[in-house]
Amino acid sequence: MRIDIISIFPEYFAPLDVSLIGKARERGILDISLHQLRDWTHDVHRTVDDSPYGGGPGMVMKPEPWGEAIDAVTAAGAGEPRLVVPTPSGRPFTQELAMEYAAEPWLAFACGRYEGIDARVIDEYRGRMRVDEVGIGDYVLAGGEVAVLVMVEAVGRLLPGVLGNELSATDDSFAPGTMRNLLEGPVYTKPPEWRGRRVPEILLSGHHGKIARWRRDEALRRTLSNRPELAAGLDDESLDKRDREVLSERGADA
Ligand code: 6SD
Repeated sequence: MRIDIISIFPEYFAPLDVSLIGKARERGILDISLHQLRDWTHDVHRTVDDSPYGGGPGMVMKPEPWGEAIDAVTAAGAGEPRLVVPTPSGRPFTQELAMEYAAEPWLAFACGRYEGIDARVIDEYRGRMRVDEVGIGDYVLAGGEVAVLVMVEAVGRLLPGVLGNELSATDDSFAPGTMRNLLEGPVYTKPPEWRGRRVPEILLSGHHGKIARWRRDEALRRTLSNRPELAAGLDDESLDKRDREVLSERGADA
């Protein structure tokens, strides 16, 4: 997969040299290019921002550098990328969208700063390629860079050959922790007792059926406690009698 990232802070993306994503790049599974937006300015100050029309606080990113940058980056390649623009007012980035992105051959990310990018830039490229305005959560960041780090990691780990999921990573019926249904329960490793705290005995029992049932109980409890709206959305079809008991323990109407 090819990924282009345009930002006034390309140094923000140093983490992409490390760990899982760094390895995927070394192995040629991911081809990530960083671009300095200011390279497409023409004044001595390399200006990318100006005051907002209509007044108000802060500054807005000028359309001209963005137009030149996106034209240049997208000219160098076959077809057009899917253009992703992080913004708190975008559609939510979910595991489902991560899987959709993992199936794309080419993604381009445009990182805003200040109060955002002149809206005409989005309008312009919508006529030419798929453009997604995407938010990663209901809080406000100072710019799009951290959101892009989040998305690249979530997408990168789904690519065939990156984790160990040659087959299953993009198939959410196979991949655990896809968060379409239940949250993952707690996990444990050795030693069996640490600071007086025992690992739940069932996990040491070797009873694989009972262990699977216990894990599902824990997943249901955690979902109900931390994400009640997810628990409420569980369809009756996917719940057995024991599931309903666990959910009713803490007052859910399952
Ligand atoms: C000005 C940005 C771009 C500012 C953002 C995205 C989310 N989910 N929160 N904040 C954001 C993105 C903030 O450029």
